[in-house]
Amino acid sequence: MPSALITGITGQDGLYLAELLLAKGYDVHGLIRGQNNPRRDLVEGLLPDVRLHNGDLTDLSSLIRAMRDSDPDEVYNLGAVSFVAYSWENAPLTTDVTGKGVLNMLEAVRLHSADDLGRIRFYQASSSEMFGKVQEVPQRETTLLWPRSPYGVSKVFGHYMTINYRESYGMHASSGILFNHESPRRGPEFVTRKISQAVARIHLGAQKDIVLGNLDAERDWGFAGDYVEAMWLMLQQEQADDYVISTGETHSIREFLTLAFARVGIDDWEPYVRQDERFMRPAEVDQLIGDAAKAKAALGWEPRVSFPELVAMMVDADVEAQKAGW
Ligand code: NAP
Ligand code: F7E
Repeated sequence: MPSALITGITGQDGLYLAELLLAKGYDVHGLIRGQNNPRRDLVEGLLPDVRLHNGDLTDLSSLIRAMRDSDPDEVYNLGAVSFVAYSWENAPLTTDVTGKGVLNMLEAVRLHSADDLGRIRFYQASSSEMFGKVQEVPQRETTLLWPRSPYGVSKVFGHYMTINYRESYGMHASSGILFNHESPRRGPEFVTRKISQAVARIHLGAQKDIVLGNLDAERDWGFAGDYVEAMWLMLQQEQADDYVISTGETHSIREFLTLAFARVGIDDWEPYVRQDERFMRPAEVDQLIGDAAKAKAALGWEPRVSFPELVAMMVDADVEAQKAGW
């Protein structure tokens, strides 16, 4: 039975990836941080077969211990401070977790597999946020990186460290440059879920309006369930490599609002939306659109869920959750 260790198991992608690997017959281990982590119950309830190990990406000794106790064939490094807006408020912490945490995880893997450095396959959760002030449209694996946030800068560090460990030590280390991917499990701080939750509440009369920042930014949004399959496929290749994972379509926050409100029968959303400086960023990433041709050719990967299907899925799930009183 193959085995895998997932950092960031309590996050959106960690949950989908753990489900996918369990369905494939993996022995799945997850790294969980902190004293009495409030999301431990969620993971244990949803995925009782996953074995949890205490650890923190900023604490190398805990990662070495987790590697020893899980002895995995594959490591998926999904843990991060992942909220871009928060990364300006806590840039040093973001750097420690999202940047240096990758180096710590690579070191833990290297030390654990010193006898055969290609033995453990490593996945790094790189991000389209690394493209920032985009230097090419659409963005591909070779596009110059120009990050615009402490989060983006930290991801660039992790990305190149992953490539460096592959080139220096022959480690099977791959990076997935994933564009935005969403789901009903998306954290409520991210714009798509913030909108789907608010739309559900407005529909049910529990909320009056929603306050947002820049409505003109454009993102290449896909479904998280599709994207975790790409992570797994990358680690099944003989050679480690880097891949853009995206839909190849871009949509504005306004378009997301239009589809989300229409889903509950509201055609004119303007009266329900206010804008506030509070949600504007010191430096914005205006438009992202990815070219996943390499992943399609090499991995046979393609997104399945369309943008309208994604919006409908998220709004419907939040309407159900609100009705159930969650
Ligand atoms: P998420 O829901 O925010 O999950 C982040 C995970 O990181 C959580 O499990 C969190 O655990 C964990 N974490 C935070 N600090 C940690 C630390 N010090 N040590 C260990 N774990 C820590 O993120 P996601 O959307 O699933 O994304 C997964 C990964 O892909 C992240 O690295 C993200 O940056 C990257 N990514 C995401 C997207 C996207 O659109 N979703 C796109 C590109 C790349 P707690 O529960 O303890 O906080
Ligand atoms: O913002 C605009 C905001 O926070 C998207 C992370 O998973 O994807 C995610 O990062 C856009 C931005 O995601 C609000 O200014 C307007 O232009 O949902 P977001 P993100 O910053 O793109 C990348 C690929 C990652 O790697 C990250 O980990 O929406 N926006 N008004 C707003 N955003 C938020 N959060 N809240 C608003 O009120």
